[in-house]
Amino acid sequence: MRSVKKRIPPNQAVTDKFPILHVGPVPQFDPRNWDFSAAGLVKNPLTLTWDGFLKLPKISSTSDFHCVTGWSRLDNEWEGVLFKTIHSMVKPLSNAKYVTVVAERDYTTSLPIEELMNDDVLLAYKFNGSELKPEHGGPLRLVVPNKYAYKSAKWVRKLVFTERQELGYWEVRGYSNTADPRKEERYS
Ligand SMILES: Nc1nc2c(c(=O)[nH]1)N[C@H]1C(S)=C(S)[C@@H](COP(=O)(O)O)O[C@H]1N2
Ligand SMILES: [Mo]
Repeated sequence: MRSVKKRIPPNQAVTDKFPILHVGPVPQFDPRNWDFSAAGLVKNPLTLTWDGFLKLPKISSTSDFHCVTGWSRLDNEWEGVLFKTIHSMVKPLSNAKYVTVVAERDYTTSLPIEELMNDDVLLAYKFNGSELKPEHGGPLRLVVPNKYAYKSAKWVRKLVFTERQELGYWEVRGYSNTADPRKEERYS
């Protein structure tokens, strides 16, 4: 394992707390009318109920979390479904290069498919052994440890596979689209 110091990106401060950061109110979750879908440039579009989502193969992954405002939280244990698993189910077409991640109330972010294929990128419904709390994105959030946390969308409902990258909520507001904490890519 890398030493703790080397795991902390430039100008980030470690916190043991888990700050809560988002725009707008925390959405209500009702498993009876929640669904998850994957669509766009794919061979097999997919829609799942909450129960259906929970039946997908799951994994757990421990990773660090870096917010662009300067805090980092280390060793977070997430449990959920790898992006890779969804990718293999929907079979993206050859021209699909990006995914727009759509959350409740139209919060969006986007990433190249290649970066989502990492073994630490998942749609998480558990955090440190417990159900993911609504204020942290429950029932389902994306976790992309190698990017500033605005790429880790909370309350995810849909993945749209695209040929060109659509800029997300913070990315159109001046935050970096590549968002690599190690290169300190905070603003565009
Ligand atoms: N849907 C949604 N997801 C979001 C945000 C948001 O405003 N809306 N904020 C992002 C930012 S900037 C951060 S730092 C993390 C914070 O996650 P946390 O509240 O669980 O710490 O969520 C990210 N995901
Ligand atoms: Mo953030």
